[in-house]
Amino acid sequence: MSEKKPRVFSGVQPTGNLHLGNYLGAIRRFVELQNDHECIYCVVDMHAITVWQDPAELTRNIREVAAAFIAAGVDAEQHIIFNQSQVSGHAELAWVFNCVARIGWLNRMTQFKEKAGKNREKASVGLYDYPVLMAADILLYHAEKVPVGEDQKQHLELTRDIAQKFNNDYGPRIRELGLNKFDEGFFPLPEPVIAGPATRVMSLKDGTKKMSKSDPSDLSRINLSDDADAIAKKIRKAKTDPHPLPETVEELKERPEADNLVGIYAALAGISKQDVLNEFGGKGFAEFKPKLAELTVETLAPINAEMKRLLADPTHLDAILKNGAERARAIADPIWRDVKAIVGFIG
Ligand code: AQP
Repeated sequence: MSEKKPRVFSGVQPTGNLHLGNYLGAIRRFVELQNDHECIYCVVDMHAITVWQDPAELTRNIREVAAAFIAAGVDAEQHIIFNQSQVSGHAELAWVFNCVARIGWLNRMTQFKEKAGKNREKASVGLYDYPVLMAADILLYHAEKVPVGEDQKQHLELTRDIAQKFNNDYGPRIRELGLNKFDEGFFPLPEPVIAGPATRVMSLKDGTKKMSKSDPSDLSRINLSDDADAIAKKIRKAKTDPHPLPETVEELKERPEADNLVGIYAALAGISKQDVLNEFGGKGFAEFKPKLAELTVETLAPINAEMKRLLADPTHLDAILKNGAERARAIADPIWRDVKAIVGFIG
């Protein structure tokens, strides 16, 4: 009898400007996990509207993220690709979790503080509640592993806290109904998968800031839609310091921009940062940057071309998402029915 593969869930927001950080921190991990896991990859459109999205652009961006998953190598037949709003269980379970999570827990979330900034009073309630919806996304499928970038670590911890509190609060009821599905109770405590040299790719303009879709400067990031010339130009213009590359990783510590470029190279080449320094230590950026540009183009050009091909046929992409949503629902519905029984809802 074949062993049941552990289930993986992760999502990407369709907020435009998909970049190298999203690829190295998340999407490439998605592909790596496919062989020995059952994977569910979601275009989290409900998360996207926690900040204003132009509706027509949102539709385009949902397709763009789906195309990026497929172009990067996710197998939409063996695994599941869909957009969140097609499966109502995400919002339903999020409501139950809203009643499990504590306000004090959400008040500690650094991403909300960063994104809301000084305008906290004007931020949407959805932005504040974002991590609770994320917990619902993952736990609706009883997923045990979640490949994400470093920035999502705190949200994953909150997901575990919510799962644990639900398991505790409803412990007697879960046992009474015989719904202890995991050692921990009804919900598993999902583990983040955060690994490799590029779990936090930084801005090309400021090595202390995360590469981000919403950075107003396009030169700060390499978009998955950038062509070879744009990639080469952005790497050429990337901020650096005047010193040659060091011989050891230790010496990168006080040099955030150099550290970032070395990390990107290592991740793209599938080697360690020390391996990169063994090759380039003592050499200047004038020598290193063209090699980095070459490697980046080599990796992204086929993805870019495949995304363009897929995006030229939106009907086909929509059919993939619809089919994925049906298969996602088939997993989520029984879990949501159990949640309702545990909580005491009728129907
Ligand atoms: N710079 C990054 N380095 C490594 N991983 C990253 N991720 C995002 N930025 C980096 C990872 O990509 C996945 C999808 O991210 P998301 O779209 O859901 O949300 P985000 O983290 O808010 O992405 P951005 O690009 O930073 O968008 P804005 O500018 O809107 O905040 C996640 O696994 C994330 O960790």
